[in-house]
Amino acid sequence: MTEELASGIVVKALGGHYYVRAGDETSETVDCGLRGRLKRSRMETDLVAVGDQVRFRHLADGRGIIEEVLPRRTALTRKSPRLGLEAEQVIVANPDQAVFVFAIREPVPHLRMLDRFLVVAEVNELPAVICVNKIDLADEGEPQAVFGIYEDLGYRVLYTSAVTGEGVDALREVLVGRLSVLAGPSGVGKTSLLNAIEPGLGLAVRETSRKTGKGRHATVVPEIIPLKAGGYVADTPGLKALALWDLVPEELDACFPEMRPWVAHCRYPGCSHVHEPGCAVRAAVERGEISPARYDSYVRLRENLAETDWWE
Ligand SMILES: Nc1nc2c(ncn2[C@@H]2O[C@H](COP(=O)(O)OP(=O)(O)O)[C@@H](O)[C@H]2O)c(=O)[nH]1
Ligand SMILES: [Mg+2]
Ligand SMILES: [Zn+2]
Repeated sequence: MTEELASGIVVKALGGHYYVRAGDETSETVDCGLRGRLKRSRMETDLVAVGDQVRFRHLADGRGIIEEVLPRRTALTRKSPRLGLEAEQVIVANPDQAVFVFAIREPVPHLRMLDRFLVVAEVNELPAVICVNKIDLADEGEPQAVFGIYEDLGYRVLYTSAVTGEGVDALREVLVGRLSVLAGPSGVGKTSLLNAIEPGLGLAVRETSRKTGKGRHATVVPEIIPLKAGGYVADTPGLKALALWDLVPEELDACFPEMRPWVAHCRYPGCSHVHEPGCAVRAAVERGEISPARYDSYVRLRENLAETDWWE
């Protein structure tokens, strides 16, 4: 048997079944198993996750068998305490970016949660895009006044309304051709925005979240949803989905871009920037060069990380 292997992307992983979608738009997904040789060779990390590019062989019964998993460019991962500290669980393979959706009103933006999400993106070296929705409910200039600080930090910020359609084209442009991890509190308009981008897309992603909540661990994203124009969206159900799985407190300052220039100037190496004298980070906060709210997020996260059972 020397037939050509087909290439595809894993769009769904469920109980040993991997649903693989070949590159072109019209192709169906093939229900694939995993070659036994592969199962043994990659013990230290998840063998196959949604988002993985694979090479597979078609079987006579219409199913398939994955022969090869291509190297991951990126991954959204968590360390799995149950499997030991070196074992990592891959939530999504090969994500291109994270898109964090918040509303400017209804509900009021939870910026500490956004800061936490941004740290997760930094840890995973994922470019982060912030989408500020419901701008139709805001006063003139209000969204920029609240979220402009994140633009200053270098993050891309989109201002949208699923109701008026403002900013929806820009959001579509950001999503097309990429694999995006989408997260945000409920009620901010994620489903509405996805439906505005492509009819039915929001519904498809929401159903995925619901299924995930049942019976399976809530942090697992078992499916990525294709966009008709190209690209994929992975919904991350629940807030725990983006917990800070594998960060040690000493690494947290590197996840705040505005702190990076100062850490080398602290009096003590390994300064926590919380209580030590001669801390250059706190001096920058006092001079107004670092936002007190962002610094507050840092301190709170650092306290959380110091607790031993923060991952559950
Ligand atoms: N005014 C306004 N309401 C919105 C907007 N986007 C969504 N909504 C409303 O906000 C509520 C929650 O939207 P939904 O898409 O379900 O949020 P999700 O939980 O993030 O998926 C619904 O009642 C929507 O109609 C928006 O841009 N402006
Ligand atoms: Mg929704
Ligand atoms: Zn310091």
